[in-house]
Amino acid sequence: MKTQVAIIGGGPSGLLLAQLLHTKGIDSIVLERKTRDYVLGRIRAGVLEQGLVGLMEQAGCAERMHREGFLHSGTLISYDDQMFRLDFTEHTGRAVMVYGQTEVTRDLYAARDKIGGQVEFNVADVVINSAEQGPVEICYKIEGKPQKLEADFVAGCDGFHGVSRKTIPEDVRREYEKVYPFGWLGVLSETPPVNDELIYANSPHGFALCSMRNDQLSRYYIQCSMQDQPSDWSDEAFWTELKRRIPASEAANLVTGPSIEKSIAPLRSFVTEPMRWGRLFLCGDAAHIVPPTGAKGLNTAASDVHYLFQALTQFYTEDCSDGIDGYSEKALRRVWKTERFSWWFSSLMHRYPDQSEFDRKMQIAELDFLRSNEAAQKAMAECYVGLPY
Ligand code: RFL
Ligand code: PHB
Repeated sequence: MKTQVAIIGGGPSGLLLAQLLHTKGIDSIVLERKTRDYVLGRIRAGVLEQGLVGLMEQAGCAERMHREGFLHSGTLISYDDQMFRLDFTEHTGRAVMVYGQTEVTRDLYAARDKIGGQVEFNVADVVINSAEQGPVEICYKIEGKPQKLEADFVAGCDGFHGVSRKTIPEDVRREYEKVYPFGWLGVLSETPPVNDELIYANSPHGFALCSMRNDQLSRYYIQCSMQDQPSDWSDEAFWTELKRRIPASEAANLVTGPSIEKSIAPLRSFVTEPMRWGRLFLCGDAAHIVPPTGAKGLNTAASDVHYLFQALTQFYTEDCSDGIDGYSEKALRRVWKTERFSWWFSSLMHRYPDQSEFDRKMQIAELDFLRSNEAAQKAMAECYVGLPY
């Protein structure tokens, strides 16, 4: 088989790139390790920046999002028993869209089906050959049968555990990492959200987040130990702990119910440099990870997709390689700023195992400052709604 752009990974980055390329008549084939049902069963991001909303529009996939998603013009931040609101629209003129990553991916698959775009599922043992000079040759297996795909370029959209990043030789690749000493225990429940807006809570018992998917579906998280298993937490224990960590006025309104999903996610900051090696481009979680505080993972994947889409379009329609040559530097400049924001917000909101009384006072002082200082609020709001591409 032959194509112009081979895309490894059928998550949101890979599919969004495929659909955008299609709008410019650029052909691609997506190779996905899992089944479609598996990919659509993952519960992940919930908050989309306007940049990503714009890309979904450009890809012709935004109709349901505009119908069913919710625009949020601010968020609530609590510490101890106090709570304040950060108004995004007042500070930036912009808002964010609450619409699940699962739904984004579902819409992208539906659009892919509509155009008859090729996605190969259950691909195993992917090996990327001759990426440095091209044409790239990708070898893989489906149901044990060897397959080969030739392409001008390959987009590595295969997440943190994929093969693309590891294809870049070790003497070229640099990796920067910080692992946080806790995780997030997440629960999805068919209950109305406790508040119309998200609540990020710093409490002496640890961080909590009240989020949502729609007015009958809530998503809650609490900071937990990485030694914990989801099965260690009964629903009752989860709700009791969540109520301890949010202001009493909110806890009094919390509607609890059975969890329909419960999982623990680790928190990690991670960046690979460079994001391009010859004809291989890394996109999204394949190149970088942020802790989920501030909801930047999927959104940063989207900004990579934007830069790569621009670069490939320029190559195919204007016969110009500038975009391709500048991809890694351009993408990384925004990645590092987003890494900084996610690291800062995580550090501000969590309880660290070795946290001293002094450290806690510093968190409270910074939250007090944020609550009362316009400039600090504006800086945070600009990062939360998304830095420009
Ligand atoms: P994905 O989603 O991991 O998709 C990669 C795909 O590649 C496939 N794959 C392979 N395919 C072929 N061959 C191989 N060798 C392969 N290896 C892997 C995988 O099966 C998969 O289908 O990466 P992508 O597309 O870059 O998307 C990134 C986002 O999924 C991620 O950044 C976000 O989910 C992070 N995240 C959030 N981001 C936000 O912007 N806003 C949020 O509110 C938000 N909340 C979250 C999050 C992540 C979380 N977890 C579980 C890590 C909340 C949580 C709890
Ligand atoms: C979510 O709804 O899953 C979510 C929202 C905001 C975050 C992280 C996750 O910062």
